[in-house]
Amino acid sequence: MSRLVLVLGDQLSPEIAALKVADKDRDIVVMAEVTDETGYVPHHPKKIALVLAAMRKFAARLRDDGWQVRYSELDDSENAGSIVGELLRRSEETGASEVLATEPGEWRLITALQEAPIPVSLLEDDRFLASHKAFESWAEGRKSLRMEYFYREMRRKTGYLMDGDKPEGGQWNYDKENRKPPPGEVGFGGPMAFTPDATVEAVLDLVEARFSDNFGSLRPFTLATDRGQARRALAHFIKHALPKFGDYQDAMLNDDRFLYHALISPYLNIGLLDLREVCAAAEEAYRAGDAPLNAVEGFIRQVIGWREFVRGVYFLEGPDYPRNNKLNQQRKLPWLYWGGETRMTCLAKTVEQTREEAYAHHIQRLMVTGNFALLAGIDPAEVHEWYLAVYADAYEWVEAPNVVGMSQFADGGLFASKPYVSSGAYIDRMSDYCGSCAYDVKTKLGEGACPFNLLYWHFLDRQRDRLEGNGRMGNMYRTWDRIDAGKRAQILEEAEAFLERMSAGEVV
Ligand code: FAD
Ligand code: DLZ
Ligand code: SF4
Repeated sequence: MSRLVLVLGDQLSPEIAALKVADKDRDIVVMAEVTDETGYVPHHPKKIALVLAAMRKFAARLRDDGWQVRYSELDDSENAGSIVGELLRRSEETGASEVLATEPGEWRLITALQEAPIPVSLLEDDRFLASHKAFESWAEGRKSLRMEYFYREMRRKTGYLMDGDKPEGGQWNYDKENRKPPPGEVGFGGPMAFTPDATVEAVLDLVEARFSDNFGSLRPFTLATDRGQARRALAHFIKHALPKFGDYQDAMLNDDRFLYHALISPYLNIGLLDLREVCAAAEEAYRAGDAPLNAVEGFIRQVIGWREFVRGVYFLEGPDYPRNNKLNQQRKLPWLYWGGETRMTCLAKTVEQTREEAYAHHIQRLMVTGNFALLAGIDPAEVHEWYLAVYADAYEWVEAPNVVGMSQFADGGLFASKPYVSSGAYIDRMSDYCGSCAYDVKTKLGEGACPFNLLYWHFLDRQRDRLEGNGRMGNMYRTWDRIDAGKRAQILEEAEAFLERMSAGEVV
């Protein structure tokens, strides 16, 4: 009896677990574009187009490789609208009575498959280095989860940048050589751009017709949509940007959206690239003398450290993790996140770039949009939904820990030792945004004061009961307490007034 082999839109690898155990001669691959998946958040049109185009091309590749594939397009009249619905329809059609699936990257879909009225065997997704079991045993008994220690285990396990049992160069982490302020000029010129072929054009027309109300520009669409293109994009990054990746990892520029970043997360996350080939290519550049150790170590740490670590946290913590709100922040996400006008250049630029590219780099996500939401007291559930919708690389397993945990501290500090908050000074140091802003980053209160400066103290003051006991926050509270009482009251009053105006829909 044949089985159905489910391949989801972010599992587009011939090495995916379900395909590895399936039998090409008798099993039937099911792939389905469905409204449940295109609509659980208002995804950026570029993200929908990327997933659907890559799915169609991957299905064609599987057919070429001899697989039987039942593929449902979004507009098919029989389309049941959900993954489980499509499995049931294909089961009736083919007589197959069981399903082989690779575990989805989201609890919502795992539960749906577990509760489906057809037997589903869920196989662990072995595209990652750390299995659920391995992460659980690493985490067991630890008072706090710190990425750095987990990362060292991943280095030992993979052998990347190892010199015997010692880290290459003698240190595990070269971050102190990274994080330089923005360069005057960037030589990278951005990621490799691909002209849409006929398959991509057909998807673009579909997405335009169905999702033009979603936040985000669909065209120009230049993302890679198959493995060959994704590999070329990777090679382009390794050659032209990796050497400076470390130096300018945290920098932000008005006129350069990508600096020396890789832009490979959308491809890694849907299966067009494998983390092992990505890390091997980076290490090879180092061994060949084409990229320095600080850059290559920093890059590999993101991929085998942070990426694996946040996934471990997501699955360790369970389905309720994204609903954490330990700081009890309740304000609604302001309209400026959806492109509403704002006078704050840093936010305007980050949101504009997000709308046009479905991309912002780590520091823009953490220290601009994330920092502002945290300082302004936005409900983390709304922040989570926004991030899940607007970035081409957003899947809950990676997005939720980064947003709810790292950026919004809504899990109470499960793995971040303190909230990532800063006044405008940090943004000024790491970007050229402040020079063209209506606010003055050097002004702490009164006319033209940078809102980050006001909200920083407002946040610390209103969260005092929860955060003062954190050893790493002591200095901040001591500085706040040294400010003259009258001035403190004025800062809080001005911050309140700003938040009121923002929530009332005024342009701030
Ligand atoms: P580079 O800066 O060039 O880094 C190389 C690779 O390292 C990335 O492609 C990515 O695969 C990996 N990486 C780096 N940092 C992280 C991290 N913190 N967690 C996981 N992987 C990491 N990443 C996502 O893939 N999806 C998300 O939805 C997502 N949401 C985020 C939300 C917030 C608030 C923050 C602070 C970070 C988020 N990240 C997310 C992590 C990171 O911002 C992106 O992976 C990165 O910006 C992708 O761009 P890049 O390929 O140019 O990365
Ligand atoms: C993100 C996405 C979108 C937009 N559309 C589909 C789809 O139509 N069919 C599909 O199989 N997968 C899609 N995906 C990816 C899924 O949402 C993803 O598999 C889950 O969120 C689990 O990570
Ligand atoms: Fe952002 Fe403040 Fe700088 Fe304006 S002055 S760009 S609001 S940090």
